[in-house]
Amino acid sequence: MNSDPILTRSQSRRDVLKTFALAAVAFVGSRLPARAADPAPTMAPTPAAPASAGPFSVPPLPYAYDALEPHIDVETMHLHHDKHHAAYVKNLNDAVGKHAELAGKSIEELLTSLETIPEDVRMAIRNNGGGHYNHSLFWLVMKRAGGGAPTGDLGGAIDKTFGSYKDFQTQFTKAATGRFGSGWAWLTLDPATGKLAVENTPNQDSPLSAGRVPLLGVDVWEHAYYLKYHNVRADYVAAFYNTIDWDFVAQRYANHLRSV
Ligand code: MN3
Repeated sequence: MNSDPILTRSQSRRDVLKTFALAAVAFVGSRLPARAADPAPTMAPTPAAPASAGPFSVPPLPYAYDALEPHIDVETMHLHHDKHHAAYVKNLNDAVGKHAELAGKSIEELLTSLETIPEDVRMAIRNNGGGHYNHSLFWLVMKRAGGGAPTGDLGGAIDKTFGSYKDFQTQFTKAATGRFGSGWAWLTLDPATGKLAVENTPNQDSPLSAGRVPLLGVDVWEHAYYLKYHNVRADYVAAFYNTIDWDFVAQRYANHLRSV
């Protein structure tokens, strides 16, 4: 997939949802079940960020901006999605636009072959391509009234790997709160072995660039939580568990495990 569908103001909400569903399928691989439509937003949507010239665009949120309240506040969602994510996309498009040979490459192709990218744009693509990929996944791993614990194959694999869901949470929280400065905590799958792991990355580095598939991630940059949680990252991480869409994460696990 070398481009994201561009969201225009003339699209109806139905088109937007359809566009999102297509983008989600492209993003996570085939056989992703369609996500049920979220109830209509309870506040006017923020106008879409100005279209950035280039192959990549910010995918619309699959739920209303206030859908994750009270765990993630509506103002943070507007700023995070419409401003921060949009900035990564703009900078990614600018970087990719400097080299014709990069045209047509998917975000996954870029991030899994950073060493082949021309040196003058390599760091920009690592940072902003990672920012685009990581945030695109982040919006998808959350939902309105999320939370609970994973069941099925993923639940079993988490129990087997970490001991229990609670033990997984302990490790994941430690990875999230222990990352010094900005970064992400992840549940990843090693496609070579099928093994799960908890890890963290600095800045916008993606586990993809290290050969692993991120199944679940939490953004621990201050912009992700400061408005509501101020300096208390641990409270934000504790609240994040109440937003997780485990069905989505389990489907992603199943999709990628098939190719192991
Ligand atoms: Mn962020």
